[in-house]
Amino acid sequence: MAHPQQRRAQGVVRFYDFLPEGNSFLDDVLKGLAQPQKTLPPKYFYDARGCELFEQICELPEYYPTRTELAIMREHAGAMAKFLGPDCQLIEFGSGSSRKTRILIEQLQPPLYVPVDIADEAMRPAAEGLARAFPWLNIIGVCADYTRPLTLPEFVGVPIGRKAVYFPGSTIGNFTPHEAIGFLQLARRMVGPGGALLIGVDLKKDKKVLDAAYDDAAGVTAAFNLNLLARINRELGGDFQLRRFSHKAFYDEAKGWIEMHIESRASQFAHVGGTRFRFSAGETIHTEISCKYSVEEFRAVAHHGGFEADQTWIDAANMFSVHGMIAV
Ligand code: AVI
Repeated sequence: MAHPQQRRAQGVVRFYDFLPEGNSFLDDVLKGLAQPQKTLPPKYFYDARGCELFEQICELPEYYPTRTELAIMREHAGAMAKFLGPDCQLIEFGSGSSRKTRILIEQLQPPLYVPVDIADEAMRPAAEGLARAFPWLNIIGVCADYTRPLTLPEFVGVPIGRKAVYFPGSTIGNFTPHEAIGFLQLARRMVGPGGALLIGVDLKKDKKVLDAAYDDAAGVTAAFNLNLLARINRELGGDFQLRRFSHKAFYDEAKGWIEMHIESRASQFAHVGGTRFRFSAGETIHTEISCKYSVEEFRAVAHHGGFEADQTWIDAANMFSVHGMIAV
């Protein structure tokens, strides 16, 4: 088979911005902080500083998911490409830095790659990097909230065999199992019957390992979590005193998920957009969950989302799984 560089013309690179007009960040913050259990949506972690901190998390000794999934990809990308099939349109949700995608694209050589991310700051440079590495690749970068129904722009001129959603990083864990089913149903609609899903899912394991992964010794995850308050101060004119809040993260074995909170160290007030919020000492803002699944548990969730398992790749230490699934 001829190498794509020889048989394909220069790829087209286009970007679309589908984020809604207006300040939904302010609305979501005001709504979240008004609840009895204060909450902030985790999608707001990823401003430029948050993306930078997340990249640092991925390099931490305690944070095993990134390096483990990368190793699985390096070992099995050939088999994954075979599973996805030729002329596959590869749609990636939450593309971030695209390190794992590079490994997959090398093997799969898809005619069209569609990264979708809420963080334009991370998606664009990553897509441009991929365009330099694979000059033949057509790329349609979409800045959008992929947790909402989304119609992707059409791209004419290349034959597409099958649509496949790639969702690495165990970001599916940041939804409750119920939300994960809703998300998978959206993905299922996007790829259509016979379409594919390649998804990274973190596995259940020892609580000590999980607690350390989300509360690292260097305090990077703490900085990532508290950056949410810093972002509210920067973008919404909030007056949170960061030193008066601390990071709290733990694995809840009964629920099967990590819970991440920002805890108030004292009784205090903070203001956002003209609204005053009271915090008692020890009160928390719930910022994230990160669900951990057994292979069987995840297959059950995926089944309700409209996908059936075809193949599952797992590392030797049973830390992380990558599932190849087909939409039914
Ligand atoms: C993006 N997501 C899969 C990460 C996780 O592990 O749940 C986010 C994260 N939060 C704290 N550390 C990493």
